Order: sequence, then structure tokens, then C-alpha cells
Amino acid sequence: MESRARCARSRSSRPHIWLLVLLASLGPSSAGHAQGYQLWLGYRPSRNLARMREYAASLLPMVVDGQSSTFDIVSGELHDALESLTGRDFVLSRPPPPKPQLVVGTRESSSTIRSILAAGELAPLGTDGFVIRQPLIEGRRVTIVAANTDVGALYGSFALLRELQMDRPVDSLVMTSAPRVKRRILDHWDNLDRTVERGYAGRSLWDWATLPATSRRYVDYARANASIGINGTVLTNVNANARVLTPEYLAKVAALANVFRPYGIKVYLTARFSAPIEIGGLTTADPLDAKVRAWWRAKVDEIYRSIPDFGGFLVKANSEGQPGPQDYHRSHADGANALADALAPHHGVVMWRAFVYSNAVPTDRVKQAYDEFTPLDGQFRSNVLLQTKNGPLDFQPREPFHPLFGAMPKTAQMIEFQITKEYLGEDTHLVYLGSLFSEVLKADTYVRGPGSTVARVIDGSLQGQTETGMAGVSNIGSDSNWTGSQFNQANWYAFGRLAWDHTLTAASIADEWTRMTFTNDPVAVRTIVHMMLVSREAVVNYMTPLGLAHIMGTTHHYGPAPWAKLARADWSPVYYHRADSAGVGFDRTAEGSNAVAQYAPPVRNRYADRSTVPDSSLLWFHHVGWSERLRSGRTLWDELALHYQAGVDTVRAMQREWNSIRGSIDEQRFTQTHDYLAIQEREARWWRDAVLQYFQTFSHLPLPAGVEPPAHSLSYYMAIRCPRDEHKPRCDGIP
Ligand code: GCW
Repeated sequence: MESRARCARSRSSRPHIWLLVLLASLGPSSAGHAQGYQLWLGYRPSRNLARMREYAASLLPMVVDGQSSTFDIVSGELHDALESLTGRDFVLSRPPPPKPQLVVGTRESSSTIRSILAAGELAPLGTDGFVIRQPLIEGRRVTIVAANTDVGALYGSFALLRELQMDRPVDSLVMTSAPRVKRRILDHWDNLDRTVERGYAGRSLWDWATLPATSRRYVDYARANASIGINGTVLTNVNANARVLTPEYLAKVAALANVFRPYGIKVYLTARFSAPIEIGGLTTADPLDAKVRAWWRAKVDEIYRSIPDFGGFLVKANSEGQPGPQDYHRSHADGANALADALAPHHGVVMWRAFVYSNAVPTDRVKQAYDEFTPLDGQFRSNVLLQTKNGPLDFQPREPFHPLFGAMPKTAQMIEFQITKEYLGEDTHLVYLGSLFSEVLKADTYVRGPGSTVARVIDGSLQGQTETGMAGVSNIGSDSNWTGSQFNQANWYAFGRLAWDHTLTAASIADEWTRMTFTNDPVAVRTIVHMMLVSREAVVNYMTPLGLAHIMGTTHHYGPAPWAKLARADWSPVYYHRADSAGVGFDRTAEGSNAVAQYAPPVRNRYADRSTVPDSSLLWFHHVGWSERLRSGRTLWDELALHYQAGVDTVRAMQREWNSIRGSIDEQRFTQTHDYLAIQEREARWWRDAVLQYFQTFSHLPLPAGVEPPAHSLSYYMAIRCPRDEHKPRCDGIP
């Protein structure tokens, strides 16, 4: 990665960049793969020499027909990638090659592109979309990558390179692509002391001590994000520190914004609601107070003076102890609008989180956000986006979709996914989240009849919102592999791809990522993709099958702790599973908390009725007797036990699959994953044994045939402790 970025920078002074093929050689340059630092951008040369020749013949020489720092990046990227993928060395030269095979640019920057594409053909693609075409020019088939903006051309170039990395033929490339949501954002939960809340990949990338001095790592971060279409980054934790809004820190933020800008990435910050008091010297942060409003206006003006394209604020208010408008008896809309009014003249936005918590313990925590926010529909300014977690609880291995989606037609709604696997085995467990993300996006809210998917709420096509966005809580840190494990990279990748186009399937994204990251060997690709696609259901099975939730350790969220009971009831696993001698599960029907009423009628009825609720959400909505028969004909107890066993068995199958591809990829990445799978298998058993033994104290039923007996007593599992907030939480004493 480093060499490429250096290359891009060294060219930045050239007015036009013409790349000419000079000589041929077949030298793979794969240094840096082994650690995983290259992510999916390693540009491994194909093993298929005919394919490499085809790429050289079809795409070289090439021209990046435009001048800007973004076009410099495009040139550097295409140059380095094509050198590796074609096996030909280029040098930069002027004048341009007379007959380029590949032309990249915009209508404005390139006369070739103007001559091929009418303005009307590009206009619908907006600022970020692109087309790839292969018209005949003077009898030659030429590949063009065209967009309305330089950044669109960058996205198009990465799309072309994706095709090549997948070893696909380039003789009939036609692509038209534009993102379905406007803001595709990573939320970093990074603190100013470089710790990362729920981060499992080392320290924060942002080195506040040395900023505004910048480093290569920032460029590489921007490049990776641009390659998957991510166009925004919230640098700081939602549990916010007002200091980031002081002049000293804003200078550091501006330095990052300068690095990210040519990659099309805007910087956003978290705004601590009490900042006017903490750093502004005011005595109140009441959003309707004139001095408070003036303070925010002045602060925002100050930010835009050094960061003219600043994206805006992300705010967590009145949740888990964070300050907010309710401290002043104002509504969330009052709070959001005060900031939105300050940002509006600069075209900035507020992303206001719907993840709220009342101070009093509620009858059902999952109902709070809906109850709090739906009455405010229509009260938010047009530059406010309500940012809602994918499910109503908290990033569990599986939750039903959040009932707020579709329930606020006059409000722009963003979805927040969690890429960092706080509740799904953190860094070590191999869990591909593409499946989770697309399951939620495809879920049908029925708010406007069938086909009212969450994705269509988010992209604005269902209810007509024009501000649209998707956020992912980042899993990125200072580790050499970026994300704590090789396979966690796939979750960053999948988030970006789905934010760009939610109609992509989890399987096709896994296939792309595998080919780009590891290999095009068909057997290895099939094997790895299969492992990825079964991995999400595996973690659901060995952690929280049949709609169970939040039965993990109460602070670290790592291992099982269904027995845990905290002073605060709604942070306690026992609050969520409600196991007793009769059965297990949270009754959210009309007889219980009636959370089910927050969904549109067809969904509500389906979930409320024991005969139609899917098994995967059964215990989320119903308290079910241990010996009651499920659809399978088995009792709940047997079904539960078999799901836990299936989770363990799937991890074992994943281990066998991984072992079968040894030799198809580099040994270093093979070994890390191999070793992590061993941890995952051990911990899947830990989950199965601990949870089943605990529930057995209520059910008093024997384990069904096919379920392995636990290795240790329940008290043994209960004694295991995991340290809180340690970089890599590990729990001693697991068998
Ligand atoms: O799930 C909880 C996490 C907190 C997090 C919070 C939130 C940033 O355990 O660490 O705080 O969600 O999303 O605000």
C-alpha cells in the first residue's frame, strides 16, 4: 500500500498524467499480503497468463484525462494495480499515448469522454456514480471510465480494478453504478486517549499526540474506504469528549480532513451536548437558550473556516448517562434542531441517535426508542437524520428489525450497523456480517404494504426522504491487519458495498472479497465463501438461538453469563431471557410488554402469533414452555439444545474447510485464521455448555441425543471472568 500511495503523491505536480506502456515483465509484487495490511487491494497478479495478456492488450496504454489531486490518486492506483495485474511496467510520460486503450475522466475533464457520452447519460448518476463502457473509437475498442466528478471517476476505477482482481474477462465490460444512499459513513468509537470503545484491533488510528502531523496510515485508510465507496468518517466516540471541539483539536481534525478530501471522504465529529458548558464557559446547554444557540453557531462557523467540507455532527444524547436536551426538559427534536440550525448555512447535517435509555428501568427496553421518537415525526429540520441501530436492542447476533424503520415517514432515517463485533466474538470469532446486514436490509416493514423493506426506508425510495445514509460502527484500529483478524476485514468491506448498493447479495460480496483478498482458485473460493455464509448462523446458534438475546457477560459482552443479575435490571441477562420453571423467553405480545404492537399489522400479527412467528424470533416475542412442541415436532428444550450443538458443529466444519485450503493462500494468514478457529470452537462449546446447564436448572430436562454433555459444572463456568475493556479480553479457565 505504501508504495502505491507514494507513487500517487510524487505525481501530484504534473498537469496531465499520461501513462505509457514501456516494457513487459512478469514480476508479482505481493509484499505486505502476509500480514493482511493490503486488505482487498493487494492486486495479486493472475495465475492465468492469458488473462494477464488480455488485460495488457485491452487496457494499455491508458490515460487518466484530468487534473486534480483526486485524479492523481486515480493515476497512481491504476498504474500500480495494472503493473501488477498485467505484469507490465509503466513509466509516466508526456505527451499522452496516441491511442489509449483505457480512458478515465469526466465530461468536463476529457474531450474523449465528451465525445462518447452525452450529458444526459451521466447526469442521473449524481456526484458519485460512474459508467464503464467499451465504445469503438477509430475502429478500436476502448474502455472508458466516466463520471460527473473526479471522485466518481475514482469509484469507477476501483470498480474496474475489482473486475480484474476477480480474474474476469474485460472484453464486454458495461457497468452503470450509483450509490443508493448519499452518506456512507464509518462511525469510530475512538477516544482522544486512543482507546477505542468496543474496539478489538489495537489502538485508535488517530494519533492525536502527533496530529496535525499526518502519516501514511491515514492515506491508506482513505484509500481503502474509497475503494468501497465509503464517503464519511465520524472520528470520535459517541460517548463524546467536548475537547475535540477546541481549537487545538480542530487543527488536528482539519489535517485529517485534508488527507481524506481527495478520496471523497468527509469528516464528521461527535458533539457532546454539554460542550457549551464544558468548553464554552456557559452555565447551561439548554438548546432553546439564545446564548447556547449562538455558541453552537460560532463553533460551527469556526469549524467550517478550517474544514470547508465538514460533514456535521453525530450525537448521542440522553442515553447511558450522556447529556442531552431532556436535561432541560426539551425534546430530542429541540436538541437536534439547535445543532442543525447552526450547521444548515454550511450544508452540514446532524445525525441524531435513536439509541436512548430512560433513567428509570422500563418495562421493556426495546420499546423506548419508538415510544420516544415517533411522536416527534415531522419536527426535525431537513438536515437532521435520525440514526437508528438495526435492531431495537443492541447489536445482538440476531434481532428483528427496529420498529422505527418506516414509522417516521417525515423524518430522514439512517441505519446504524455495528461492524465491530461487540456481541459476536469480537476479533477472534469468524462471523461474516454481510449476512446479518442484508437480512435486516431485506426485512419487510410492510408500512406501505408488501415490499416496504428497511432498505427502501433507508434509501428514501419508500417515503421520499432525500437525506439518506448508512453508518457502520468501525472495527478498524492500529493492528497491522487493521481489524483484529483477517476475516473481520470482510465486514468492513461488506458494509461499504451494501451502503453503496443494498441489492448486492451477501454471497456475491463474500465472493468478491475472497477473490480480492486471498485467491481466485475456484475450490478455495468456494470453500471460503461457504465458511463465511454459514458463520453468522453458527454464532447465533452457539450464543443466542431461537430469539434469545443479551445473555452475554454484562460489561465485556464476550462470553456467556445468562445467570447475571445487575442492580440495573435492563442491563441484566436475566431481564432478557426471563427463564423460570415454566419456560424461557420475553413475552412481547399483548399479554406481555406488547412491543409487538410497534410493528405494522402484518408484521405484528406474524410475530404475535405462536403459529406464525419464525423460530428465529420465537423467544424474542414469546415466553415458551420448556416442553412445548415447536414446528419441528421437538420440544423447546430439545430444539434449544440442538441449536447450541449445531453452532459447535458448524464451527468444527468451518475448521475442516479451512484446513482443506492450506497451501492455497499464504501460510501466515492461513495460520492466524486456523488458530482463531480453534479459539472459536473452544468458546462455542463454552457457550453451549454454560447456557444449557444454566437453563437446565429451570427445565430439569435431560439433554437430547446428539448433544455433547458439558465438560464442567455450572459453577465452573460461572466463575469465569473476563476483564473489562482490555484490548483483547480473554477469559481464563475456559476448557
Ligand atoms: O451497546 C452499547 C455499547 C456501548 C455503546 C452504546 C451505544 C458507545 O456497549 O459501548 O457506547 O451501545 O451504542 O451508544
